[in-house]
Amino acid sequence: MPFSSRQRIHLYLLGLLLFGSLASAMKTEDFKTCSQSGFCQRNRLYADDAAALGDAFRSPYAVDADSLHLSLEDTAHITADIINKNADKRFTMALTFLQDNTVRVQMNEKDPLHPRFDAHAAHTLVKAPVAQAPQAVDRTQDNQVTMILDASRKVIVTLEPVKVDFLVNDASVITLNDRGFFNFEHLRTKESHKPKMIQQQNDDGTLEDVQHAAEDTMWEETFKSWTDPKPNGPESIALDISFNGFSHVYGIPEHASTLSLKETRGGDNAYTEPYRLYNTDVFEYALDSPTSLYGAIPFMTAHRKDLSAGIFWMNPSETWIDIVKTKSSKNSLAKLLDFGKKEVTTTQTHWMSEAGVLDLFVFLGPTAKDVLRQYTSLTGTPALPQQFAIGYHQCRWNYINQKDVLEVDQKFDEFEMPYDVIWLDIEYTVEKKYFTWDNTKFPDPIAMEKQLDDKGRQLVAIVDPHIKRADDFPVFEVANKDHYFVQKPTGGDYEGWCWPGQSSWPDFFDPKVCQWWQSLFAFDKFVGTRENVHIWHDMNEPSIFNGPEITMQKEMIHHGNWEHRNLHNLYGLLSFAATSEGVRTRTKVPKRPFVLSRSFYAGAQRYGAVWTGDNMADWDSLAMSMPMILSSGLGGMPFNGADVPGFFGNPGPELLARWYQTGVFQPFFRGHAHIDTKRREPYLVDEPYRSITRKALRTRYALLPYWYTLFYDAFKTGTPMMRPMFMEFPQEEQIFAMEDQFMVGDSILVKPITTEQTTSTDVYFPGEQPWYDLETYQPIYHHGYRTVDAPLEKIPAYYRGGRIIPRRERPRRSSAAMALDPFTLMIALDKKSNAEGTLYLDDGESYDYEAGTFAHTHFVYNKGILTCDSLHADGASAGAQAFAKKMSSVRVERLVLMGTHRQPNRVQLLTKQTTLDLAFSYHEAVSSLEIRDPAVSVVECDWTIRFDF
Ligand code: NBV
Repeated sequence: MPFSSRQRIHLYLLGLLLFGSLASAMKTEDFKTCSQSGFCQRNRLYADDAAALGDAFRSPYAVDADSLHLSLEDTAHITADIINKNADKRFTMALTFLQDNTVRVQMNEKDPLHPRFDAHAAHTLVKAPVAQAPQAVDRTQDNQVTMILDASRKVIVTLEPVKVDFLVNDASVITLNDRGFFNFEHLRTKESHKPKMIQQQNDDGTLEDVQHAAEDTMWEETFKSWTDPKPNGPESIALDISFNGFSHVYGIPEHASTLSLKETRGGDNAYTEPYRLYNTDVFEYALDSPTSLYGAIPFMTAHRKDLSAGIFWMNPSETWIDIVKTKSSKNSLAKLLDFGKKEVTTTQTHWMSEAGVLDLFVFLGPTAKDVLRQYTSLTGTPALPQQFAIGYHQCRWNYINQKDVLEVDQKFDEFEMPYDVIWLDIEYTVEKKYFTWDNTKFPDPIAMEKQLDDKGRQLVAIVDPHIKRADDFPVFEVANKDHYFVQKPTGGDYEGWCWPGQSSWPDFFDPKVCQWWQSLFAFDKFVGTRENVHIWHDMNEPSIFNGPEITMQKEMIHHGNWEHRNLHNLYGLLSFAATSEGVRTRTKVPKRPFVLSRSFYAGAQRYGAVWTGDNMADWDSLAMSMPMILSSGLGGMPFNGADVPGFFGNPGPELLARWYQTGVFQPFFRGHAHIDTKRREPYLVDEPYRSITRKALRTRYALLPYWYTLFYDAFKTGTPMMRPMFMEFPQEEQIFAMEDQFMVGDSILVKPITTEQTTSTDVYFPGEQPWYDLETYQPIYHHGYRTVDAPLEKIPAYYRGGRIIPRRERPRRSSAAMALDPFTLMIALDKKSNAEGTLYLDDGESYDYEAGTFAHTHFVYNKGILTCDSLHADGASAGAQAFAKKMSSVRVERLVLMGTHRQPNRVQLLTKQTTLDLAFSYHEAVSSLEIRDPAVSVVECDWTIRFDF
């Protein structure tokens, strides 16, 4: 038993206390609605007031023409003062024109009462953005400044009321302050504040002056039993941003919502609340909801047939986003949009943040992949993980002791199921004091880790950021003595309640605290760990059981005297970064760290993986895993996965099997389970489910070379491994909102089965045909929907014609055991009988690839000839050459040519030395050709294979 009965009762009571009942669904009342969050309510009211006035409404913000300053040389920016005519307040505005179709817009108060929080960029951006001067400026129009960026792009600043338009081919695609909802609450003293009054009609018809509802939350607000003292008063920033002519917007993870984001005010099927970004630990989170979850990335992309564009609202305070869609007639820029007579939908968004400054990046694409490149060139591309990290992970709350861990490990071997990593949840510690081991359960962790290592396997141990306040706990003692914890406004450590009981939270906003935290992962500090131990960092929203909305009070104080309110959404990123850096630097020669974090913010992709948190073991949650991971990828954070087969509850074997089949095609693939669930390691289910699950795991391992190549591509370009259909087929409008099927890279289409007892499904086949069934190689010549068989043992998945996909098909116990295995090349021919694809290989763990130590091979099949060329060969470093040499014996052991309608007369291997006939077999029923053991190298491209038809 994992727990003594006393501990179980304690846990149960804890559950009851915290969550009402462990079986209950999300307690929505624990989390604020917009009207319970003062600044959201104020800004929605502002928008309502403006809308009510209709044409009579004019935004009070205008550019002071005299202050306009254009600097078009190196720094390429425009600066100006903006005046709020209602409040007689000045603001600064800076527009900076950047490389790669990117523009930055910044606004701040001109002379704030005290500085506003703008210290987030250093944590979010990887480098200072590089300016690129516009080609010309046009000031001939009254009330406008036009910056001509290049032949097709312009930015127009309208002075009064202030408005900024981003144009592509002379049509405005993005407008800032289109509807005039821009509202920058300047800092003020309570004494100087003049409340806004309105006239209210009483029941007897008399008029009375009363305070506007927006005044209620200016200086203090309460939620449930908590009062937020708000010492700085109102300080929010809001802006409306229209995506002209776009009916779909995506991104802004993390929500359990649709891929194409829904309307939040009015409209059919709309939510009534805005999408919220406020990192929170939501117990049994609701599906199909705009409620905030564990992570927050304020980055949104809009897509239509001819164009994608995006915006990054760089603000880590609580943020809400309203979305409405309007038809062209209502759009003030309709005249600029040249869509002929067609009705044009515009998506209008309204962004509201509680504090800080306005710092916005606009990306003009033109494709969704371009937008992601533009965004990740600023916030960093996803880190290249170690090879093992993309294998299968086996977790459970909890593997109870050393024996349990090794037994599970052994069972995987016994049942011939591959896996790479076994995980330890919070129970391995002494009283949830992280960095300690409960030696009664784990008497010799190093020996256990060595045993795993012998099989090429890894261990992940959890380390949460709540630190138990206990005098016999050195981590606490140091942090307490050196004031490393977040502080109360009155001074002294902030304290809250979490797993260990009374706890405090390191202030990761303080660089010296990060240094200290990093040092804790050294092998001589976190005793009982070695190189094959990696870290899981949970509860870092931060989750605080007795805090408002299960998190930290906003008035708590961070380094630099900043209120938590300013940087709440950044906390998870900071603790993730420090943890990842600690793991990275614990060896003399740094190794790629593996850290899984629950909370995240923009830039988190640089530090490791995340997951979708505590989902349910039910069919709807399986279906929801797709839009959630796809949205995360569109938020620049593609290394994401969902607990397989659902965290809470006991899945039936069918759901388990279907979930494993789906997990194969999602980037982070981990089985996990809540402590109260029945054991469900994949070998425990009965037949036929066990074999189906084994087959799924083996499919993942066979595709590891393809996955790893995709991770490398993501690291180079920011393009996610798991992609929404529209990203690969941007012209096909009917798939713009599609979320029940997706692409893995550009070569595999997957349609998971997410309903019970289903044996067939409709798959949409886009683009150029043919597609090929992943298992049977059967070609599909069809564009549009087609019903396909999907019996329990089959997940519909297809290779795309025109692509070459590398696989490794020998069943092994772990990815490490596959390092020198031969390859199979799946050659999926397009209509013209061509195909191409790449394979990336490196040592799978070190940073030597940075110095060129890798092999990158491009395979091409053209007019019956298969060749390859080495993308790494040009000026290859000595390291690259040495690596290629080491790998040169790694050969192709099988070639499958799909979509060939005749059998060849002969297939020949040509090298400098010889010409050799290769044996082949042709499978007429599925038009595929198999060549066994051509024995060519995958890294040395000194060969040609000729197919004579
Ligand atoms: O550490 C225990 C769990 C963990 O298993 C899960 O994956 C996390 O998301 N943790 C949350 C704490 C409490 C869960 C109710």
